[in-house]
Amino acid sequence: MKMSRNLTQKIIEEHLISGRLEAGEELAIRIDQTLTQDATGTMAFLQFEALGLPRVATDLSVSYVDHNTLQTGFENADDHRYLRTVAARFGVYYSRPGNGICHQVHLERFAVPGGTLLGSDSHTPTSGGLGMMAIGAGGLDVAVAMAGGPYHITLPRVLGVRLLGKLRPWVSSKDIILELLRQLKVKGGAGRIIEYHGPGVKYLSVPERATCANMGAELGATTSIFPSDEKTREFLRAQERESAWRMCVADAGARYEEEITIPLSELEPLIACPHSPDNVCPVREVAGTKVEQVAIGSCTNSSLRDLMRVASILRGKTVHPDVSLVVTPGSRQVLEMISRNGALADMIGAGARILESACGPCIGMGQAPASGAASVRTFNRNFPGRSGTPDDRVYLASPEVAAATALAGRITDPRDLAEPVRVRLPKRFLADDRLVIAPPENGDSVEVIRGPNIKPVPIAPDLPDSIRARVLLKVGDNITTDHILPAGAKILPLRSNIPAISKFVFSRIDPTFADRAREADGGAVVGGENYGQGSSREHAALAPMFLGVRFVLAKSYSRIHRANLINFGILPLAFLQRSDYDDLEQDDMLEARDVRRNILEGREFALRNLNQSKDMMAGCSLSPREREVILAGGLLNHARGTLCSGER
Ligand code: MIC
Ligand code: SF4
Repeated sequence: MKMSRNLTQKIIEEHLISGRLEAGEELAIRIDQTLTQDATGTMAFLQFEALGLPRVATDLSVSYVDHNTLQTGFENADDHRYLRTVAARFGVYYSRPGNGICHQVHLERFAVPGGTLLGSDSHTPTSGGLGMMAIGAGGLDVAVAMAGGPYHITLPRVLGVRLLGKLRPWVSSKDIILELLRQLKVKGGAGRIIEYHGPGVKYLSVPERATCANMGAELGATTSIFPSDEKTREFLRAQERESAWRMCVADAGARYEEEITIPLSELEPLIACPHSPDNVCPVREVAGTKVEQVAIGSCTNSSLRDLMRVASILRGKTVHPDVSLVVTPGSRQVLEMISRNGALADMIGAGARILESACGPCIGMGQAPASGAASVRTFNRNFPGRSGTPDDRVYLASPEVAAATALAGRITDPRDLAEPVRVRLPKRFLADDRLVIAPPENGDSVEVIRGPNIKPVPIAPDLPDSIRARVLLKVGDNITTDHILPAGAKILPLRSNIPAISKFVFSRIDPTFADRAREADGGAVVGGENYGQGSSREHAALAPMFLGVRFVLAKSYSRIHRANLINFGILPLAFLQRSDYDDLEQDDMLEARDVRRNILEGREFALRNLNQSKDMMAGCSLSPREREVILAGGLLNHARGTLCSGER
C-alpha cells in the first residue's frame, strides 16, 4: 500500500530528477517556471548568456522590472532596456515597469498549482499561496534553471502548520505569519518547508495565503505552501485562468515531521518591532507609540483585498497631520481596479500619497522616514537602515493596523476603531496582460542592448591549495544581506556593475571594508548564526569575491546566501567550537593548507591563526555536487560543463 504523502512530498516526487527522498539528501528537481526581477535579473541574464544556450528551456520564464524604477540616472533605464531585449532574444516574457511587483503579478497571472517555480528573489514563495512549490535562489541558480538545468536542494523537513477555526474581525492573515515568527524566530524555518493545512485554510483567500507564504522567507524556510482547493479555483477563475487549476492537497492521514497548530480565532493583531521581523508582540503592547510614517504595500500586503480594506478604513477620514502615508499597489491590476471602483479616490481623499506599483520604499527606493521616527509598514523586513534612514524604527504589521495607525498618528489596535470593515471582492478581476511582452517565436535576430553601466560578470579565481586570508570583519548573529551589501536608491542602480557596487560591501557596518579587502589580497569574514539571512542577492557573494574574500567562517548560514557563496567559489566554513569564534579578532591572519584535498575528501579544515599562533578546526560540509562546483571555480564553470555534456 502506498504511504500517505503530504503535498510537499507529492510535488517534489513529481519533479524529482535525481536523489533519494531521505533526510539530508541533496535532490535535483525539475523547474517548470522561473522568475527574475531587475535588481537580480541583469546578473542572472548575463550569466544565462554566458552559458551559451539559444533559448530558455522552461515552460515559462518571466522577467519583471519592479525594484529599480526611480531612474535617477541612466543606469536603471539601461537595465530595463537590456532586460527587455535579452528577454525577447531568449524566449522570456517581459513584465514592463509599472506592471507591478513580481510576486504579486506572478500570483495573479502565472503561478500554477502543483508546479515548481524558481525565482531570483527571496520572496518567490509567495506563489505558494496558490499551491505552487516556489523557491527563492541566487540569480546564477535561476540562470541554470532557465537553461534547463535542475535545482538542487537538501531535502528539507516538512513543518505542518495546522490552521483551525477562523480569524476574528480586525485580525489579518499577516497576524498568522507574525505569530509563527514570534514562535519560531528568524532561523526557525531553516532547512524546512512549511506546509499549511487543516480546516482553517478554507477561510483564507489566495492573497491572504500568499501573505503567509511570502513572509515564510523571514523564517528562513526553503518555501511555504498551501493546498490548491476550491478557494484557489475561485481565485484562478476570477483571473480568467481556471484552466490552470488542479486540486493539490495532502493525502488523508499525511504526516509532518514537525507540527504547529494555530487556532485562528485566538489570534490578535500583532506587530514586529524594530529591528527584526521576529521581534513580535501584540499591537496593544506598543499601542500609543507616536508614528510619523505609514507605508502600505510590498509583495506581502498589496493585493486588491488589502487595499480595499485600507480604503474602507480611510474613507471619509483624514490621515493624522504628523503622518506621511504612502501606498504602493502590488500590481497594475490592483491599481487599475481600485482606480475604477473608487477605492483609490478614498485613499487620496484621506491624504494618502500614491506611488507606482513597484517595491519602492520596501527596498529603500525613496520614502526614507525622518531621523529616529517610527514607521509602520505592511512589509516583510525591518532590518536596521533598510528604509534608507540609519536610525530608523520600522514596525511591521497588517494593512488594518497600518491604516488605523495612519489615522491616529499612534500605533493603534484596529479593534479600537468602530465597526469592522467588510469588503466584497468582484467575481472577475481585470485580466489584462498588455504590459507583459511575449517573446517572438524566434529571437535570433533580436539585438541585445547593453548600456555602459552593464559590466561583465567577474569569474571566480581558481581555488588554490593553500589560502592565507586576513580577517577583515567579525560580525554577530543574524547578519543580513542588507548588511553585507545594502540596497537603496544610491546603490541599487549599480547592480549590473560589480566593480562599482563592490565599494559598498559592508559599508553600513564599516566603510573601510572595501579598501581594506582590496589591500589584503585574500580576506575572510567571521560571522555568527544565520549568516546572510534575508535577500537572495548574489551580489552579496559576488562583490566580496571580487574584493578577494576567499572564505567566510560562521556559526551557521542562511540557505540562499550559503548557496551563493559556493556558486562564486567562496568557501562557507563553519565553526566547530564556540570558543574559536570568541578568540578570533579582526586582522588575524588565517592560513588553510591542503584546501583542494580537504574539499575532495570531505575533511575538516585545519586553520592556523598566524597572529595568535593558534590552530583551530573548521567544518566544511559540502554535498558531492557542491564540492565539484567549488573545485570547478564556481557554478558558471561547472554548469557550462554539465549543460554542454547533456548531464542535466
Ligand atoms: C529584498 O526584499 O531584499 C529584495 C530586494 O527583493 C531581494 C532581492 C534583491 O536584493 O534584489 C530579495 O528579497 O531577494
Ligand atoms: Fe520587492 Fe520588498 Fe518584496 Fe523584496 S520584499 S520583492 S523589495 S516588495
